[in-house]
Parts: sequence; structure tokens; C-alpha cells
Amino acid sequence: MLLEREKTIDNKIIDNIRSLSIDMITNAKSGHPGICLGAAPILYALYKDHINIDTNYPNYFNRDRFIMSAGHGSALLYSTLFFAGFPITLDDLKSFRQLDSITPGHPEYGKTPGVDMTTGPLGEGISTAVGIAMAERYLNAYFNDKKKDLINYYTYVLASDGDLMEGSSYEACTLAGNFNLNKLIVLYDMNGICLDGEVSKSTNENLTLRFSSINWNVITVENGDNYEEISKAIEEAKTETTKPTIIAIKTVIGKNSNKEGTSDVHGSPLTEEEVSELKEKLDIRDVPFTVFQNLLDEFRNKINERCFKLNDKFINSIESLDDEAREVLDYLMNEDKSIDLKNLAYQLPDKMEEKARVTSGKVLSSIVTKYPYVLGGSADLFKPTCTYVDGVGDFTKDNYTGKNIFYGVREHAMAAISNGLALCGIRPYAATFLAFSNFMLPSIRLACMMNLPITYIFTHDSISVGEDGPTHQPIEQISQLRDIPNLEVFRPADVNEIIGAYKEIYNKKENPSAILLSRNTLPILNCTKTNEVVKGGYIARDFQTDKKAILISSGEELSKCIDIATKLQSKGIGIRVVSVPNIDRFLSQDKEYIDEVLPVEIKKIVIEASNSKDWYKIIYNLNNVININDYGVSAPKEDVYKHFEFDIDSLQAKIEEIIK
Ligand SMILES: Cc1ncc(C[n+]2csc(CCOP(=O)(O)OP(=O)(O)O)c2C)c(N)n1
Ligand SMILES: [Mg+2]
Repeated sequence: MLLEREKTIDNKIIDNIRSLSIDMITNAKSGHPGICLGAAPILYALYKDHINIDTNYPNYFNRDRFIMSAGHGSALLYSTLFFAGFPITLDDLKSFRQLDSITPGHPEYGKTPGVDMTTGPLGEGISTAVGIAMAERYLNAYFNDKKKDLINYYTYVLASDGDLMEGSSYEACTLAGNFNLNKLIVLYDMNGICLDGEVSKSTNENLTLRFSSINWNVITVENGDNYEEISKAIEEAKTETTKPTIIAIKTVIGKNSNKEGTSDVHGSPLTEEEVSELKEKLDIRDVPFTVFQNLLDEFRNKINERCFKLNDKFINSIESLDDEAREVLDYLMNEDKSIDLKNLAYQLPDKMEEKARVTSGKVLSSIVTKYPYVLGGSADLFKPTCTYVDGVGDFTKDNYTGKNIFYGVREHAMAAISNGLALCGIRPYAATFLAFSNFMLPSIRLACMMNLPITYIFTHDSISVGEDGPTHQPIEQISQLRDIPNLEVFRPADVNEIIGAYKEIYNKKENPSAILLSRNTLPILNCTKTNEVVKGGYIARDFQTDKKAILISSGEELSKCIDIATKLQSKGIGIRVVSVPNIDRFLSQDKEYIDEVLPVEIKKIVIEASNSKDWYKIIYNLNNVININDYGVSAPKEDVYKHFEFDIDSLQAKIEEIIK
């Protein structure tokens, strides 16, 4: 087909990226052509004119971040990154969505050079990007008196209709507006179509009003096929000094294909004929994976002009840092995120008891006060979770060095933002009640996939919450968290184990952990051991001769087991008590150790105020697990315990019955 006028070189590159994306999808027989055809000019404008990267050093620390929040546009992302000169080959593009390729179905962090985050679940990318932009502000402020603007990257996001429909994006964007994150720029692929058809079937909001009301700068691009208009809008966004910017770019899904403008082109490959037609329209040879060298050179040269040796320049610039700043930067840039807490400052209480959450708060404070790269916050539960840290300031638009992050009642955004902070080298923590951990699960799942070293602090961890009732009494949450691969769950029993759990958590080089804590005052036991937490489980109290049973427990229930064992001993019944603050750790010990702690021949009984099924990995008799399989009840804690027969007398009676 003859074109009416000669295409610009920019449009030629954009069309080559389009055809490459389509070839990947056709070759894989799966993928999402719609966004690739519609949003190609957006990615091109960003990479050609704006984003600061070093394709030789994809992890260059001060790089501008790009989050493909609409992860289903992975083919577009990979073909753009290939075109931009990242170490991705044409063969890599040919193995799109195949086993062991570096071009998986949706972008995966750590697999593809230039991919800054795992995306796919809509809403996660844009929410996490808020955390990445917060990390920039924090690190910029932290290093500013040592070296001005050492860290000063922009965070760019490509978000689709679905991203903005997800509630978490609203939570996170509100925080971005509140924190004046002006270096966060969202490129909104506003095609008005989602998987099931027109967006208007489910949405009639006024985007400008919505984002203006949360302190965002809103720019509209009328013709999303016009690269120059998009590039100008990004330029304008970069001049904004306080507000984050969303650029609403009116695009056409599946642009240039015979299905353009319809949801049919969202997620199924084009047919062979449709591909041929498209390529004719784009004036590209109908040979799969055609790449024009002159276009490749043109694009790469443009990027090189702007980004020449950015990593080298950055490395040179950090030579002048003093030792302290250098140490912090090294930590941020290092993959090993372990922190040795051996000199932990912890003041024992006067009495031999303490609220578990108070112990946790003391330990956390000592860590946060000491290490600049540990910060975090709570979803409006600083006080009851004891996670507010005195003396380190609050993270606000006027104080980016502050370390207490006020997330408001936004658990999902808190978890996504924690991912963003961690992606920038920080070791964040996030706190709420255990019952509300559900609100965070989508982001926790991604943290686990990305091996991010986040600490989730979940207090009020059982029916012993009492009066607040079933909505606030976690039952299944312990199980849910233990079920998540790559998440370590600690449920310590007292001061000794809480300190041990924190030591283990911070000793980890990567991967998230959750620490579950009672809201209540717990006795400091003389039989629990800080140094045994490393094994996940150990003999807390033993009885040498003629053991009748072993009680296995965790958290708040452990001290009940100790009491019961003492009572039974006075009746001549010998009982061993095993504390298991971390089931998976315990199960990963060698068989000899496990058999020594839990000899096969002795009856074992588990006591835990949850419905966790994980205990069946340790004992095989369903009748010997004393747990709770119903939601809680509202009453004073002692009455709740009695209701569920979890008070000491009832538990003792049940145990004696099992032993009999
Ligand atoms: C949390 C979540 N829910 C559902 C999906 C499945 N999904 C993938 S894309 C999509 C809709 C896409 O609409 P839009 O975001 O506008 O993308 P477009 O069709 O314009 O490319 C859906 C529902 C998903 N990826 N994530
Ligand atoms: Mg859409």
C-alpha cells in the first residue's frame, strides 16, 4: 500500500516495534496484541526522549525506573527494550512465553534486563511505583547533605484502564499526591477498552476530577498515535515541581489491525491473514521478526546521546562519599540484605512479663534508629501495633528523611509500596493487625516472587484479641500466610523468641518474612531460647522419665502449654513441651534433629488458636490437633477462651483425654 506521505523515522521505528511485538505473540500463539499496537508510541516517546538508563548496566542504581503496570503488554516492553539496546537478542524475542526464556508471559523481575518489577496483576505496578518514587525522595534527602542529588531518578509507569480500576491504585495514588511525588509520571493508555468490552460498561468517572482531587497534575494527549505530542507531555510533566502527573493518552487498542478499537484484539493473537494485512499497512515486509538495522541504530544512538556512560559517571561520583554514606549506598546496591543484629539494644521490663507487641516495638525501634535503610510504617495502626519509632521523624512532603510512613487505612497500598521501597534497596517493614493481612495478599505474593526482604509485622494474632470480636480475630490468616511459598512465618512465644525471630528475619539475605504477635501481656518464660529460633522448633520444657506426651505449640499458647505441663507433672504425668515458632524452618532441619525433638513413639498434641493445616506436616493424627475452626466471638478474652475451650482447664482436660 502506498502511504500518503513519507513516514517519519520515528513512526518507522514505532511500527517496527509494533510488528516485532506482533511477531512475538504470533510465534508464541499467545499474548496481547491490543496494547502492543496501541501503546507503542508511548513507550517509544519515553525511551527515545526521556528515560535515563544505561543499557550496558541495566541495574544502574540511579536509573529512571519504568514499570509496565499493564503487564499483559510484555511483548511491547520486551521489543522496546530490545530496540533500546538492552542485552536482549532477537532469539530471546522468538522464545517469548517459552520455558526458561528471559521473555516470560508477563514481566518478571530479575529475568529480563530492563524489567524493574514483576507485573501482571493489574494495579500492582502503579501502586508499587509509588513506593519506588517514595524511595527516590527518601534517598535523595538522605544523601543530599553528603552529595547533592546523588539519587534523583524519575519513576515512569505505563498504566491501563484495568490498573486504574483496581482499588489499590487509588490507595497508592492518594498517598503519592499527599507526599508530593512530582517525579512520578504515569502514562495512562486510555483506550477505553478492557477485556470484556468498553470501559464505559463499568466506569463513568471523571479522570481529571478524580486525580485533581488527590493533588495530581493531569495532562491529556488527544492523539495517542502522535509520538511528538506524547513526548511533549512527558516534558511538561517533568517541569511539575510538586504534584505527581498522570498523562491520559487517548489511544486506540489494536491500532492498525482490522480489529482496532475492539476488545477482540485485547488478548488473542491475530490470524495469519490479519498479521499480513497489518504489516502491509505498516509497510513492513511480511517476514516474521523483520528488524531494520538503520532504525535500530537510530533509536540506540538517540538513547546513547542522552545516557552515555551514566553508570560510570555515577560510580565515579560516589568516590567522594564519606565512609558512612558509602556504607549505606553499598547496602542499598547490594543484593545481600542481611543485617546482623548481634548488638541489639533491648531493655528487659521490670516484671517478668511484657506485651508481645511492646517487645516487638522495642526491638524494631532499636533497628530503625540504627540503620538508615530500614524504614516502614503502618496502615493507621501505629499505636496498637507499637511500630511508631520515636526520634526518626515522619515521612511527609516536608520531610523526606522521616522514617515513619503514615499509610492511612490502606493495607494493600502499604504492601505494594513496601515492594517499591525494597526494589530500591531499602529493607522496609509494614504493620497492621493479622486479621487485615488479607488486604495485602496480592502484593505479598509479588514480594515473594521477587524475593524482596520485607518484614510484615502482624499483631493481634488470635482470638485473644477479645472484645473486638470475630472480624478482628484472625483464624485462617495464619494458615494463609504459612501457605505462601517463599514467605517465612514466625510466631514467637515471648520476649526471648521475639528477639530471636527478629534476629533471624534480619539475618536473611533476601525474601520476605512475617512476624505474628499477640496483643497481650505474655510471661517471659525461663525455658524459651533466643538462639533456638534459628531451628524453627526446639524442646522448651522437658520431663526426663516416662514421657506421656509432647505438647507442640507456638506464640501465645506456648505459655499455656508450659502451665499445663507443670500441672500434669504434679499429677505424675510427664510432658515435654516443644515450641515451634516457625514450622517450615523446623521441618527443614535434618531428620535426626526432628526425631530427637519429636520421637516417633511418643504421642504428640498440637495446640494453636488457628485453623492452620500446616501442623499436619508434623503430626499425622487429626484428633491430636487442638485448634479453632470457626470465626471468633466478641467477649472479654477469658470468655472467648472458655467459649472455644482454649482456657487452661479445658485444654488440660482435652489433653488428658487424648493421653488416656
Ligand atoms: C488483578 C487482575 N485482574 C484481572 C486480570 C486479567 N486481565 C488482564 S488484562 C485485563 C483487562 C485489561 O483491560 P485494560 O487494562 O484496559 O487493558 P487493555 O485491554 O486496554 O490492553 C484483565 C481483566 C489481571 N491481569 N489482573
Ligand atoms: Mg484498556
